[in-house]
Amino acid sequence: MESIAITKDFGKVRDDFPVLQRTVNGKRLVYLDTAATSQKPNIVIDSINEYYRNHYANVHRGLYALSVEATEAYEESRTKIANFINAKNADELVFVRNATEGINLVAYSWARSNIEKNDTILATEMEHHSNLVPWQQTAKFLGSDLDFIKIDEDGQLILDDLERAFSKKVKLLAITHVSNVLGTINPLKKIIKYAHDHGARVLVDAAQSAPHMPLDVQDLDCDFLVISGHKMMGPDGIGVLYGKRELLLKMDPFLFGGDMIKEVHLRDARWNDLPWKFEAGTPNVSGAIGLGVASDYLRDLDMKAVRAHERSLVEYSINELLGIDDITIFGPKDSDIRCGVVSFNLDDIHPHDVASVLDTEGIAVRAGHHCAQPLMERLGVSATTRASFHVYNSREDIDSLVEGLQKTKKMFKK
Ligand code: 7TS
Repeated sequence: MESIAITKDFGKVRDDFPVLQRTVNGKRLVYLDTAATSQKPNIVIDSINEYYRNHYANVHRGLYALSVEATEAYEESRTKIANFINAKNADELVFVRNATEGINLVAYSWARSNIEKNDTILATEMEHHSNLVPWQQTAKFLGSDLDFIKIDEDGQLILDDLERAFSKKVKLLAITHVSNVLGTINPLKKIIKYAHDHGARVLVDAAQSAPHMPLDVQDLDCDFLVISGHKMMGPDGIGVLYGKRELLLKMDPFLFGGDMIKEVHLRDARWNDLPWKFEAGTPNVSGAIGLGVASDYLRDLDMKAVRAHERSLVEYSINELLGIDDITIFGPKDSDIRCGVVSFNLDDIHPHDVASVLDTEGIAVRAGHHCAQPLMERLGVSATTRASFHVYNSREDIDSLVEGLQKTKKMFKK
């Protein structure tokens, strides 16, 4: 069992985030929607400013100082993020727009040429649409089967279901590390080993885990993994696809054009080396630089301490929320296997109403299906209210949430 002690004082972290200094509706802003996107520390915002003010140029093509500086900063960021997830080589990291684009890259460039008609693509019942719809489309295109590992009433994957699921010819398992609705942390190492023993490759959706816990792609032994920069304190419009070198080398490019080629003739072209083979056109250089700085910021906070802090917030929030009558909390109650995401429903008050009342108190939460409609169906609800945390949140924020929910109940005379 992990230690629950908060090893670091995160009390001052909030000061690093300019937007958290403002008020909303005359109240202190309580930002509880990190699962949708995280706020940005000064150091990230400043790095983008510095790039545009003093180093801006296109990358990989200039022989002049600015372009060399921009290229170095872009490639340095790749190395920083490779270290952050402990990839063996920086060329195993491809810059993409977001987790969604990384998944689509794998669907087009790997799945369409490695999966056949009678094969199965396996996902889980808790996937975000980003890690579901691309596989629906791929399965339709290939005529292959699409199946799902089921979840139990507690919102955990049913590991006994693996035997049934892998009795078919599974070529790919596409699985989230952490559910964006339930907060469930899936036991990936065990599942990846099981998938590999049954001849399947594994794509991990780490959009909700990379910002919140130590991540080691070599230890996990995943084949592909995707991250969204905007959820881990970086800018939006930048994400990362990690792929094992031997797989990326054999894959065709996803997008075609400038920068991804080594040599072009009128009727033919040869592809660039990794990872540029997958980075067609002018990339999001400022985004990559900002994400590199964000990964440094998180590393300096220490990802074990980040996890411990969020874990204690989850434990506190579940205890406090359970004190409210007629609340239903979805997902595991055990903070050992739960990240900083808490979805709930308050009696029969619509989650949109709950979120609107909370907004009047300066509290930002998300309400809706959270881009996980099949999971909503599985839970038997059309929507939930969701509070999600990061290092800039504190018990004070959760106390405000609980007060806001009590007020909501009163307003709806519950
Ligand atoms: N995978 C998971 C598990 C996610 O939670 C999200 C976004 C994505 C993929 C897609 O990330 P994108 O950056 O490519 O859009 N999740 C959410 C959410 O829960 N609320 O808003 C976005």
